[in-house]
Amino acid sequence: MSTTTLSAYLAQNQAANPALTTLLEAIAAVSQDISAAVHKGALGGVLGSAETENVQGETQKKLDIIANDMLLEALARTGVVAGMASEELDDCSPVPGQADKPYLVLFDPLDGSSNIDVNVSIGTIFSVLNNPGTGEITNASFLQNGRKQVAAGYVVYGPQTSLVLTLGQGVCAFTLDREAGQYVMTTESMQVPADTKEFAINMSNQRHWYPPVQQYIAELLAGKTGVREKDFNMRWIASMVADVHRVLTRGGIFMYPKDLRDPNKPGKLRLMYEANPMSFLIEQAGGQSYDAATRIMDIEPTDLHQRCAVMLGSANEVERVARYHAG
Ligand code: P6P
Repeated sequence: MSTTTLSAYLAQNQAANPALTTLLEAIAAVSQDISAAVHKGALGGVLGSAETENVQGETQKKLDIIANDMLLEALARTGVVAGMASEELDDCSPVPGQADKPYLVLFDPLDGSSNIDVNVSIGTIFSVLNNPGTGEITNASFLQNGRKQVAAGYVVYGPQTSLVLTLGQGVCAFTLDREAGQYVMTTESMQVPADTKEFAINMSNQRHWYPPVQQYIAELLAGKTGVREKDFNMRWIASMVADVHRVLTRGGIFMYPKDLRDPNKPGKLRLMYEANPMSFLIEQAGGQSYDAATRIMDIEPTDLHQRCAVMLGSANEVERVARYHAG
């Protein structure tokens, strides 16, 4: 059994310089507090709605706000973060007096929070960018494409609390040892198999999909009797962190496509703090991540909260769907 802790991994990994190590250790530490609050659930009086809305127009859960505040406070204290952006905040949050510090952090503090009240896995997603060094930190400081990410990861609060991380040299997974109060490496190198029999999509939107997605999913549903000549299985947890963790662990394709409900809306998921960090992880694990026919990490952002379509996971499946869109 591995005894490599997150701290030891960061100390050994040359991509993790001291400032980045400080940042990631802070995320790991605060995620333990978020995990404790999540796992306390109703006993902690933290379930239910906060009776407020975020910039997305979504009703905020109490835990959304608690997790957001914890991350803002923990990262501001590190002395290496110049500013933060969050799904829960309209604009970025510059750290006073720290505009020259090396890093920017974007996060979705508690993704999938609609699952909180029904005890289904949720998670924190984070993305680390270099401070562009152009003076005052504004929303524009964060508008860097996904290839510019220095590190990315998530913490999934499920049967185990696991932290999955990439520094651009592969993907490793750590499991929280609550008694010891530390993360221990449990997977040294996560790999997404190129092929899969498992797809994840919200089938209730089927009548709204564009033809390439209609064709692709129809072929999967036809199974052995159709052109794919094999049966497929479906999963949809409605918690991106949990669905992506399954894809990183055993393969699959996760899809949230653009659809006809609002042709001006490129998709539901957010580019900067959901699609980009997850795409970095998936590509580092040998998978692919497209919005339709374009690699997500090549999208040049124009807004902190812009949305995009997402199709990520097993390379051969994602490339097939991208071909259907291109064709
Ligand atoms: P739907 C959670 O609200 C989220 O942002 C992702 O975590 C998840 O994959 C998706 O939305 C679920 O969306 O439309 O199926 O509820």
